[in-house]
Amino acid sequence: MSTADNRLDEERTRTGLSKDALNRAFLDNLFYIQGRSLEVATDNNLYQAAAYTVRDRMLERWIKSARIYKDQSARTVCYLSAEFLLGPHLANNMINLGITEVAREVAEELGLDFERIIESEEEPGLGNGGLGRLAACYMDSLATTQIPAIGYGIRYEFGIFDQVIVDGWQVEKGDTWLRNGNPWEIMRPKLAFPVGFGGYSEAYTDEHGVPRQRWRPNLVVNGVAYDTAIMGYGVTNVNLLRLWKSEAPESFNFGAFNVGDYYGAVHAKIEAETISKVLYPNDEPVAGKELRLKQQFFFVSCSLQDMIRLELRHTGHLERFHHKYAIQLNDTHPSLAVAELMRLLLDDHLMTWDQAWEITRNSCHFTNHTLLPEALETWSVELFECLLPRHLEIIYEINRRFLDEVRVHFLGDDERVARMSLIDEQGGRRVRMAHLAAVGSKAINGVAELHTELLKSTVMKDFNDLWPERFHNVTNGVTPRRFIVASNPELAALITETCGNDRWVQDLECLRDLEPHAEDHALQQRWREVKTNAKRKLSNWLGERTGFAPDPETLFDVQAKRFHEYKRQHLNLLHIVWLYEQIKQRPNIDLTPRTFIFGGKAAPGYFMAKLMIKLINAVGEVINTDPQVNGYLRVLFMPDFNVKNGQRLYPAADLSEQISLAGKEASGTGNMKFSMNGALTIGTLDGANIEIRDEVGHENFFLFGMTAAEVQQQQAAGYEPWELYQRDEQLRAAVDLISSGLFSHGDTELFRPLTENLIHSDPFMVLADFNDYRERQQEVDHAYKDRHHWNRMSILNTTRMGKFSSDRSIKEYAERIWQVTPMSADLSSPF
Ligand code: B1N
Repeated sequence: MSTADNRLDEERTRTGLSKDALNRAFLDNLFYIQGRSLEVATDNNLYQAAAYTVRDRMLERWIKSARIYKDQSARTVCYLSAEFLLGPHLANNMINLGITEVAREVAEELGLDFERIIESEEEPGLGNGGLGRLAACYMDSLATTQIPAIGYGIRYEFGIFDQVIVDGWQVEKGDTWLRNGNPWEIMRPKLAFPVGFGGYSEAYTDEHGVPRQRWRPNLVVNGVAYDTAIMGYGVTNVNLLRLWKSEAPESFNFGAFNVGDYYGAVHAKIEAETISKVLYPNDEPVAGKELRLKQQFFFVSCSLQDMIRLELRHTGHLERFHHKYAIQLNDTHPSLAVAELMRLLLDDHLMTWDQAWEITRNSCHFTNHTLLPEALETWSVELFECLLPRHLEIIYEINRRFLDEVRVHFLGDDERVARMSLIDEQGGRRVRMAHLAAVGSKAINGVAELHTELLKSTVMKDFNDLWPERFHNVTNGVTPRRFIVASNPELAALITETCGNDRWVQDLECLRDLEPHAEDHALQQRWREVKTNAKRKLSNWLGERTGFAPDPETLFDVQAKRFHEYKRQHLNLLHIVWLYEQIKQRPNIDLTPRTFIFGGKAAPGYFMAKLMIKLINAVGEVINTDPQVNGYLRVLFMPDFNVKNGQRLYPAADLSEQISLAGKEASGTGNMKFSMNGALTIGTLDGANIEIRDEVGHENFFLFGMTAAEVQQQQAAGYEPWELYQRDEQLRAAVDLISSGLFSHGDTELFRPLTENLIHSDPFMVLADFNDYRERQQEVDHAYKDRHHWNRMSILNTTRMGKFSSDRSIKEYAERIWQVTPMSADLSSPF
């Protein structure tokens, strides 16, 4: 062999996808990176070696994609998000690379347990729930639909806490996901940007005699880039996820050392590193969270500086910045981008206001994810002035010009001017981040049809009156690669076999090809077997973790999502308690045996949510040990619901609980994951449930509860839960059973905050929807007895979920919002 041939051979070994190449690379990585041979390797060693092997295979494609994007001057989507809830990488990347089967063979030939290696990965939990997971699904779909994109966020050292259950209560444990290192990321020590805080804004005159402003911060930290490759499915495009870690600039430390202030230097270092230390759990009062504002500014500033660097390197100027970058603001968390981009263009790149504003306004786009008033971000002017004095000046100037426009448009409407101002003047003065994002963005979107309509008619009505053309709906979606192929391989195989091909993985609408087979009893039979196998697998896992393995023949009724009163886990509980009483009263009752499974975390400071978790465990304890009822009913809590555990749950559910009060859940995405895996939904007309029901067919969905309009009417008319409680015997019996102490060893105080709240205030109208919910649950009970009918409905739920692929969402963003076009990163083109 010639030297050139040798080199090529080596190259193929390092990055090739053949079995031999994978085998050699895996053993090399085990030996040279982990310093282990097969005989002594731990699970983690094997996982790390596998991860490096897969990552190396993505690198070549990654560099190539970057080169092609750059050469073509593609408009790049920059997805700014404080959260990316990625979930485990290994299995997903193997799927997207198309090497799962070869890799499995390699493992088997080496005598290794493939599943166990995959299981060893600890997921990066850099998000709370739906919003962070959506960002991750969108990264997958951006790469798969071949859109040049960079995800920008924070590399939290501690992600969302791990949940353990002690005596029925949630206990939080620190998430140490970096403990064993992170093979997927590449640190870029040279790619770092300074980020200032505090100080003052100073006027000066530049060399042309133009009066200008500049920021003199009194603290500067460094943001260092950590890159992760995001591989598309069935394409060679690889996009970039760039997360920033905060560090103290070296110069700062040395400065302190020189004057002998050793402790001062160490302190400064710790303070700088604190910024990217920990992810904030949501549903906590934002007040006083100075560190959170720092985090937001930190990652926004690094990301914008990075975009500017790339554009300057490429073209030498910023005049076309907005043609080259489409910035998407994932909720208001990155909305400081509007002010920071203005500052960079004005103060650092010496543009005029009009020029800078034109660029900013045409670069940014804003997604709203919630209408809950407590989640709408505002920051006190005082804190702002202290941390970001120059940005406050810029915001005042944006506001001055904006309010002039409002006054012209709505002559004499002073109240409207006050309502729309970027500054809330009532009580202490506060900066309204949603208004900043709206004013500075070309497009504003909600995440499901109902949510967008409510956004336009309530929270952002004034803005919709002024700029109706800026408002859009883009209904959320989820990636079928992770939520079908990776989590439910048996179902994926059955679908592919029945369709005769696997096109559905890239084009989920192809699932419709299955529909003609929905009546086919043979398919129904196999469909059911796949479901039962998934239930058995979950049951075994639960058995190992919680000591109880539920019977896979029972109906698995699952509610898995963050704990929040608006999501109404207590409505589900009230029904369970009511059922319990029914069985107690009529031991021969004809009920479909059910296993109720709950999963989800509560914000550490959210007392009521934590009490709901305790109540679920308390009710489970009584029911599961009562032989009179436990043939019918079981109640289980799956601890530590995260992406990985979600992937165990979705395939195994028969029934998906989507029971939020209408108007409160912006979209929901768990609803889509369950339905794709053949679960039927019991749900309200809220968020994306409405669209899911329209797609799967009203006859294949268990609908209950008030509409959003009815909720508004009832609340306007004065809702009286106490009257309902008095009037409705069934309801009263269920509530009273909880207050009786039966589930709390006689303690009648423990759950009182919950029951009292329901009876006297009930802000999320649990009591109002209880009866309708109960009736629909009875229909579920009957429907499950007709196996053929149920299987048919289950099949149709899957086949009609095409709309809810995140590929569809991304295509809508690309066409309607970003105006970007796909760009193939074809590996065969010259390198
Ligand atoms: O965003 C998801 C939606 O599907 C859910 O309905 C919605 O509740 C969720 C502050 C949030 N909205 N707002 C947040 C997250 C973190 C935080 O610190 C708010 N999450 C949602 C995706 O659109």
